[in-house]
Amino acid sequence: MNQIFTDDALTRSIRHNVLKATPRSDVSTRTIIVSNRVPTPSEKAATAGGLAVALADAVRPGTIWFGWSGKRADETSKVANITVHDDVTYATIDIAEQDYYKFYAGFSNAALWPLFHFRTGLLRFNRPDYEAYRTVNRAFAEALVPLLKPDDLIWIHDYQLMTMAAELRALGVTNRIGFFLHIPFVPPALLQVLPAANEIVAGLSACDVVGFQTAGDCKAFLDSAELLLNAHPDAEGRYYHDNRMIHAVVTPIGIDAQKFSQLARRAEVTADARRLRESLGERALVLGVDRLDYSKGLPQRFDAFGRLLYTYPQHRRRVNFLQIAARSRQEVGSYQTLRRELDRKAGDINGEFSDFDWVPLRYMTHAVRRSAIAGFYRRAQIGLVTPLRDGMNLVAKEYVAAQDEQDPGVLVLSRFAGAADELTEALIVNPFDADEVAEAIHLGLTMGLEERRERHEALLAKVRYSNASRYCEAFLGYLKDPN
Ligand code: ADQ
Repeated sequence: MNQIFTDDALTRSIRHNVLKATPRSDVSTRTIIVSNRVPTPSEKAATAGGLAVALADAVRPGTIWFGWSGKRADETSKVANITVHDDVTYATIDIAEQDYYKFYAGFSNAALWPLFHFRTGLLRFNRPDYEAYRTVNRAFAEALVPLLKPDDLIWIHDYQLMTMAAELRALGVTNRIGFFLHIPFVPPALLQVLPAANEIVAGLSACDVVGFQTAGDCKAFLDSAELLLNAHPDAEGRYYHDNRMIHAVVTPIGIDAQKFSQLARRAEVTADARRLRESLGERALVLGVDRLDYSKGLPQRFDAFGRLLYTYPQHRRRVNFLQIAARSRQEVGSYQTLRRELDRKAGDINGEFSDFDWVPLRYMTHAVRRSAIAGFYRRAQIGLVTPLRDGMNLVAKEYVAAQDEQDPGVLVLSRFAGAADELTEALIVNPFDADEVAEAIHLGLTMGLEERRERHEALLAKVRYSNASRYCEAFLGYLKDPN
């Protein structure tokens, strides 16, 4: 059976890096990571290759990782289930079936996700969903409190848990609390579309540190705090609310570039990479790798590829576009609609341009092993990363890290991905303009070796610098520092 892809970019970043950033010597201060989903050690062993190795390298003793077990039950657990593995404590709770759907598919993914990706037309708000969101955030807080020691640092992750800090404060927790938002934040004019906008901003303002991927997201949040809470942020992003100081910071997420480059080099000799190479022959590969999500701009990307074949007939029969779009959140209606739209567009393009021995667009909707993806990136002349909005987009960074430095491919990157703030040597495009994206693909396919190397060298230096450990150190640095 095809594997269905879950939101595990976040999980993976935490697993590989956040835990690693907790210094061994710092025995009095524990870091408590809170995320919606926590894979248990046994699950990890079963689902991820090389995980034992990754854990041995990444996990620091003493850390607690708290969140949902992945199980739906009759009732939400009041007490966390504890598993200790390699001196790391995994503390998980089950969520009541009746709350889960409204919390996750409802308010989190049918209201917050579309809104924060600037898609107000897709926003579905209703009060029972929002109530369930509050209930689940409260349940997280209640189950975490008994585990806390006074000096623990609490680091909450992402949009599913935006009101949890406020619940912790209501329960009397005085620990330092940090929150990092992995997705974009919207300017106040958009945020106010959400009936619960004030509670969301107030919920985040119960933290000591609130972190964002880009300066634009951070500014949008501060503007919202100013408008909705009457806060007065200073130039450093600090403001007071309820007699406490909140610091809004920018700590962009990154990957372990060194490890990913190695993975890509090794992947070149695997059976998957060989099969892909053989299937392509001499043809160039344009590659897209995403969760099947409307924020990723897949219909627009398919259109752009169609425009490439139409406007630049010299690429016909000489190029293949492979789009790996792993299904996710299929319980949300807009994701089902997207899938049907892509099926149709893929059929249209292949119907129009295919030959008896060449099919231009290959499109698959199941997840592919990480090692295989790394090898595919390395084979691709073009990495096509064109979200309509994205917090960071780690695929862009992975593509850069995976390239052969002597003969690198070209990254075509949406200006609306957080990664575009850093990766300015990519070919930056507006994903809404199919002709502009087609031109960029053409430019990339015909770019000389020298320019490709120059661009790649600059990009790689940035991906290596702004890496996962730096992200964790930067955030935890702010969280530890009360000034
Ligand atoms: P995502 O929206 O999931 O993450 P992204 O940052 O691109 O997006 O991460 C996707 C990860 O999943 C990458 O590691 C990629 O290799 C992998 N992946 C994607 N498609 C896959 C597929 N078809 N099969 C297998 N693996 C696949 C959220 C935010 C982002 C933010 C991250 C981290 O939406 O903006 O960058 O969190 O903060």
